[in-house]
Amino acid sequence: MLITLTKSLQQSATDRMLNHYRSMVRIRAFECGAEDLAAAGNIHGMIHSAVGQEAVAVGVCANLRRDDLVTSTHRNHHHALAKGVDAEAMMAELLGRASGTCGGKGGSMHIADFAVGMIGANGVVAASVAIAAGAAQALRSRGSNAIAVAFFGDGGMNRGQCLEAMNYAAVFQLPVLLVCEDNGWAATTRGASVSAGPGTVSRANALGIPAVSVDGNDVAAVEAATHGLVLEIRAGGGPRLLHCLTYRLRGHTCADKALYRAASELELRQHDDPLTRCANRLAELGVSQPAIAAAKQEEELVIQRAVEAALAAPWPPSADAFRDVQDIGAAVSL
Ligand SMILES: Cc1ncc(C[n+]2csc(CCOP(=O)(O)OP(=O)(O)O)c2C)c(N)n1
Repeated sequence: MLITLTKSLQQSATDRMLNHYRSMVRIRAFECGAEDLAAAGNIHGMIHSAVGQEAVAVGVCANLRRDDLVTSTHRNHHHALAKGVDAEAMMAELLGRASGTCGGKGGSMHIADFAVGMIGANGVVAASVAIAAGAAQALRSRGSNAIAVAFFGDGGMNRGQCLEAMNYAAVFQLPVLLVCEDNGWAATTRGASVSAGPGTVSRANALGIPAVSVDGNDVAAVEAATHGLVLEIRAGGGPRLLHCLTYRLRGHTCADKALYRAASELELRQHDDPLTRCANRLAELGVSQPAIAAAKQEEELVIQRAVEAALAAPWPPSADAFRDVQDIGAAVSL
């Protein structure tokens, strides 16, 4: 009886890890597909790749319900996919097509799909924290026990808006999880070189917000750390902060070759790739190499199809140009 139970627990842990691997491969394939489309001139404007940061999004979102609300930043594709936004609609959005998540009007930095709780990404650094605090307040006033989650970067942690929103969340004990995705860089500046004091966890603690730091390239560790924090938030404990140590394997944008960092730094960090680590863990759990390779191939195919469908999708009709525009008067007079 005990052996059967242990085996079935092991099996479910393996299945869970395989699902995480699939999600991370899908995100990686999405980012690489988007980079190729941008290089070919199919995407107008910048995209910000999360290659190397997949485990943060997948480990956190594995703990969320559909009605939990996520806000994100300019670097948001991984969060949106992990929260359940459709990859094809996202790719169409990047290409400005009518079938995109925002009808092709938002683009890469404004992915949103309220139906799955992705309430929006935006390009204003750290605005995600303030928006999530407001969303958390709305959830509580509606009597829901859903939570809000803000993803933001280590650079964002230095913005006044971030610290104000953290203070507000702590004062009102709001149900919000603050996920600082510390990828080492803020555009072309090393995050640590412009951050005073002992770090993110201490800053949260100074406001009375319990915080945990985790290896952000280990999807199981992120999932486990998030699990505890989400339980505490849902139980009415107020805000929590999760500090995820990860690394941005790409430049800041698709146009940035990141020549400001030594090639040796990148090479070293490539050995810590979260996808490779997850694949190695699967092998340790007894999943065969052909099964791991098959899962990877299937997920890559999903994204290949999403790229093809997005490229074939129609453009929005010009009659829709001013639909959804808040101040039509101002827009028409431009
Ligand atoms: C309020 C504001 N200031 C400056 C910028 C320009 N900017 C865009 S991304 C970025 C760096 C953000 O770094 P971080 O928060 O660590 O996120 P990462 O890019 O590493 O994901 C900056 C300064 C902006 N978009 N918004």
